[in-house]
Order: sequence, then C-alpha cells, then structure tokens
Amino acid sequence: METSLIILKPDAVQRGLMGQIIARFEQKGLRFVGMKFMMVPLEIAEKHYAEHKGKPFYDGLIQFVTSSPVLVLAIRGIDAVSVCRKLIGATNGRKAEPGTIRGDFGMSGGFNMIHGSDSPESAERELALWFDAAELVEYDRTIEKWVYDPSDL
Ligand code: DAT
Ligand code: MG
Repeated sequence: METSLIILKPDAVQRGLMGQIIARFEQKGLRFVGMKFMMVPLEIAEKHYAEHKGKPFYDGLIQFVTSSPVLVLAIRGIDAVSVCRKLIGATNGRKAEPGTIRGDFGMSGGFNMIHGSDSPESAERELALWFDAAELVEYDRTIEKWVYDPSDL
C-alpha cells in the first residue's frame, strides 16, 4: 500500500467542488487516512513547493495557495501515488484529458484545483510536512476485500 498527499486548493474550495472531487477518490476504491481543512502557513507552502522556487510562477503560486483555505488529504491504496496522479490529470486544465479531475473541472494552469504527490518519495516528504503521524488514522476497511483481487496483494 502507498499513501499519497492530496491538496484541494483554494479554487476547489471556493468553487464548491470539494465533494465532487472527494467522490472520485472514494469511487475509485481508495481509502482516506487523513483529512484536514486549514489555511496554509507560508512556511509550509514554501517547503511544499521548494522545487519550484525561482520559476516565473512561484510567487503567484505561493500567494494563491495561502490566500484561502485548502483541504489536505492522505489517500491510501495499492499504487495510490500513480493512481491519484492519473485521476488528477495534466497540470493545465485546458490540456488535461476529459475524465480527469483537472480535465473535467478546470480551465487554468495555475488555478488547477488539486495537488497530488508525483512519486512515492515526494509522498513521504509531503506527508511528513502536512501531517503529524498521529493524524494519520489506521483502521480496517472491510470493503477492500471487494476492491482488490487477492492476487493483487
Ligand atoms: P503538478 O501540480 O501537476 O505536479 P507542477 O509540480 O509542475 O505541476 O507545478 C506545481 C504547481 O505550480 C501546479 O499545480 C500549478 C503551478 N504551475 C506549474 N506550472 C505553471 C505555469 N506554467 N503557470 C502557472 N502555474 C504553474
Ligand atoms: Mg508537482
């Protein structure tokens, strides 16, 4: 099992899309193990997007993500990191495939509604940045025996 760090960004919250976006991950069969609604402290935003520091869109990105609340999620499943990235779609909503979250709900490159970890290594780093270990909830979800074939495990 992998856990991905997902953020519903300020535009998703303000546009009233949280429920529809969360539903896509639920319908897929993924398990929610962490969830928090918050204003993003500047230091967290800067650490989260450290790889983009110096790029032309960086200042606007930090301003955007700290401007209004976000919903931060930890989502678990087999290959959860790549599965979530596929559900999310390409960075720019105008280029993202229909059927993806960005492809169905967005028209922007910057206001693209959602963040998802891009590798298992990024997921580890981001989960540690956004959640304390005690905030990730360990529990059995019995329906998963109908989500995964035993031979997947
Ligand atoms: P992704 O979020 O698909 O992993 P990324 O890591 O390349 O994309 O960039 C992080 C965020 O920065 C992205 O979600 C939105 C913003 N961004 C990236 N490229 C941009 C651009 N050319 N113009 C405006 N914002 C951009
Ligand atoms: Mg990225």
